Amino acid sequence: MNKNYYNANKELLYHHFIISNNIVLNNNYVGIILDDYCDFNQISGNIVNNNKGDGIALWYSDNNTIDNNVVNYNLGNGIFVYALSEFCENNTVRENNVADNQLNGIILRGRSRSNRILSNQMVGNGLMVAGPEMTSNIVPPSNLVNGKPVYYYINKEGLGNGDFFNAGQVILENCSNSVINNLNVSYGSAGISVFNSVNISITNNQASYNKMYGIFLFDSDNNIIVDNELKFNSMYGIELAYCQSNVLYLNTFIGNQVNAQDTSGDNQWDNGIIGNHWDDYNGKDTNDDGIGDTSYSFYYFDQVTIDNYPILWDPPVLSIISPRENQEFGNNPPNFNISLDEGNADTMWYSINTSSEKYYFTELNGSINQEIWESLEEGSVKIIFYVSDLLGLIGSQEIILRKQIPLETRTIPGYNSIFLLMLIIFGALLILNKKIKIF
Ligand SMILES: [Ca+2]
Ligand SMILES: [Ca+2]
Repeated sequence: MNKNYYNANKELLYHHFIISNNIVLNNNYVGIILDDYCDFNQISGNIVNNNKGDGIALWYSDNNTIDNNVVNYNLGNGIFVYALSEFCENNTVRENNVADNQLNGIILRGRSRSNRILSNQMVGNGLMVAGPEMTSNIVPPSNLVNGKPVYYYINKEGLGNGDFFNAGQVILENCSNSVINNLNVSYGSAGISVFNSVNISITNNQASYNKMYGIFLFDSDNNIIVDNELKFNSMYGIELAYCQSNVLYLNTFIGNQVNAQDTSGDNQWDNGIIGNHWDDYNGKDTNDDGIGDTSYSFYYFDQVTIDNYPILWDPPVLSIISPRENQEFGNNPPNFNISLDEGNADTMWYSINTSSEKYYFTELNGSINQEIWESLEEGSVKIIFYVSDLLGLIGSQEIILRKQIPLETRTIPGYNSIFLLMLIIFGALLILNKKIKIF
């Protein structure tokens, strides 16, 4: 079957077929599927792009080879190997280019066993291996995510930095006493996945922009997850599924579809002193101790998980009591009275109009500098008040005033207008007096 253009829903094969060099685009379902006992087939050299389901699916089928295909931009997974009741086994998925599929690049799920995943290049998506038979699959680090190796470890103890060199993705199954640290596992599907493992320390990693999870733990207890950055993952920043007694703190959650999920609720999302930073926390830190004044919570159905010490630094909040917006002042500078509504003040100052000059003050009420005020032209004057806390976080409030000098007190430089008026009258009288003398 060569160079066919499929627009049908799916292609069913049975035994000893070769499906090669086809272009399989824009199907409403899966691009190519082998389903129910399709054994000893080869799917090779096809381009399988932009389908609305998975790119290539292998269900309940054994001893097949999927190699040298280009599988991009499908709305499901790139290559999906799956069985639930029976097995999907002894298949080889080799040297495929799998990019930017919406879920996983390559996924083995359910009772997929004894499959070989070899030298696949995944970009913008990654690998997922899960299910009760996952230890039987062979996944060497010749598989790359974004040009970096996938590390898939089974039954290991004491893994450390050298075991994860330049990782594009990490998957552990039944491991213990290991450290995963300082990795950048972003732009794949799941940055770090840990199954059935204990005493794993996951620290200081960047796990962002993944299609599924930043970090995923399944049936894994007594691990610590500290100081990781989880940003803009398309499903969860961190999910803990059927996990207990894990401790998570100092992690930063920003812009994930869902920041965190914990199905058991038996894990600690703070260490008793400090928790995590959540971009959707809506509390305050009014005493500036760096901890939100209320807890952060999230739900799995009706079960609540709580971070008691969410990290938050927020700037002081102030308001201007007086003067009033658009209040008019003459030559005398305005007095001000501001209130500090949240946080503590370390330094306070104001600036005028667009000038970057800072005029410092120490009390919440005072008056604008006389000399500066006099030097301003008439019209609107913008005054911005600033309060900085000890961390240098700055809150501000601005107000527009009007400078308008009343006519009776208007001055010409060096002269008082009343004095000038008197001078004119005196001069006029003098001339009048002279004229009278002439006659
Ligand atoms: Ca606080
Ligand atoms: Ca504060």
